[in-house]
Amino acid sequence: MAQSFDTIAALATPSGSGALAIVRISGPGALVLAEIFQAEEPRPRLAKYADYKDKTGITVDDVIFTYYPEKHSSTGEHVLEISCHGNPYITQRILSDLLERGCRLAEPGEFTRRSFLNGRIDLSQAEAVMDLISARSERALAAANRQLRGGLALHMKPIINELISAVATVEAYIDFPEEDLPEEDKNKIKGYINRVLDGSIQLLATQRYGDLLRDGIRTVIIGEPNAGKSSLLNRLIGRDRAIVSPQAGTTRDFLEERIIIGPHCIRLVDTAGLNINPDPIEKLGIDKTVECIQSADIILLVVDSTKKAPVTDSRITEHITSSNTLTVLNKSDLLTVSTPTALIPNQINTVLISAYNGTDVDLLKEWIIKKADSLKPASEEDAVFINARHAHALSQAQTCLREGLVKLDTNAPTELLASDLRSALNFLGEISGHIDNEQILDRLFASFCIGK
Ligand SMILES: Nc1nc2c(ncn2[C@@H]2O[C@H](COP(=O)(O)OP(=O)(O)OP(=O)(O)O)[C@@H](O)[C@H]2O)c(=O)[nH]1
Ligand SMILES: [Mg+2]
Repeated sequence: MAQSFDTIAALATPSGSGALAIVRISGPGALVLAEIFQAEEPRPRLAKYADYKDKTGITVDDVIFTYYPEKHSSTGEHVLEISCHGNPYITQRILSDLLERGCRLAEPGEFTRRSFLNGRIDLSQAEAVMDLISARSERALAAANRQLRGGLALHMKPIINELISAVATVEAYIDFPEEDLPEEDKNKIKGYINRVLDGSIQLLATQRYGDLLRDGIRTVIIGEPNAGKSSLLNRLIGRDRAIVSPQAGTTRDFLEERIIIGPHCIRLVDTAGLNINPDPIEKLGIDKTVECIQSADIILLVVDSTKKAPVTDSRITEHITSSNTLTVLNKSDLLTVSTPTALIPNQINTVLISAYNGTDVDLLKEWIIKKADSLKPASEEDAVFINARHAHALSQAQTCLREGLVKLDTNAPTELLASDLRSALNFLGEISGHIDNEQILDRLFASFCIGK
């Protein structure tokens, strides 16, 4: 049964002109409106073509009304969707009329919030709706879809079950404070706690890749002034975003662009050239390059292939490893037979390209895809990738569990141990949005005889 709320309305499609726009209404008033606009007894999930007439009887547009009864709607309430022509004036007129008829404008996220409050989805699924809307790559989309279909809840279930068993075992002894926990039960509880810790540690480890999926893989382009870094950025994103000039020191500040390469979202960062004798402004730019490189997942070190190998700042070289860096020998179009062979790519992490005419930039993209692939966990099919909120809850739960283990080892009163475990359970419950007390009681009564 849905909780009772007022009736909200909002434009569900982006504002602006387009072929169509959708106005969505959720709440008890949606049924009343469906009866007015669609039919006396609106047929569920049936598109009905009709005129939208405002309260004064003026026709605003010809639209499609679709009514969803509370049992079959996304919010768990009566929902009416009005698909009209995508003219901002029309949608505004319809929304104003709906307000006249007793609706209120929805707050951001309020439809999804109602889905959660009405038990349609848990909190992690609500977050997945946002992830789905903002997914920028094949991988991010797949992960968001898994989470929307309850992927995280599925991973959390065995962990929470173990913890509920631990709580149930401990709470059975609370009524008998004079009795110590028997060694056998202590070991059992320790086993539960350790399995919960293991499971939560594994989930915590997925946060980093989760961040990469949501924000993109930070790929920083560095190199000497004039090596062609900005030309490479422009080539990869397919437009003239960065200023390119023959003058060394053109790029003074870093600039960032997101692109899709293969299944990955890449955050490409162009940086100031690493001049070993910088002027004061260039120096500020180089300091920023050092900052950028510290948080880089992938580094593209651009080198002018027609010149001698550059001398690089030690603050940069300390972050360059064979596994995170590709040396991009640029300006292949200028190479002649007399070019020193030392600069021709003969190492695994080197690629020879021309940012100017695009030669072999595809090879570079392949390398980026491979590198980005190597950042993902081994099995991705059913993997979930937690966000910062989940990570915070898991870390807090772990702290409580570790305190619980200490209490168990020091024979502390059972109430205190139970309190730690309950706190841990509440933190884990924050991930989905609730822990049902009934769940604990069910387990408690099923496996123990309280009166024993
Ligand atoms: N022939 C040729 N010229 C290139 C190539 N890539 C870049 N250039 C030229 O090299 C000069 C410098 O290019 P930029 O892309 O501005 O170099 P940068 O590394 O960003 O330089 P700074 O911002 O000064 O550090 C420009 O004149 C480019 O047209 C290339 O592949 N071939
Ligand atoms: Mg530049």
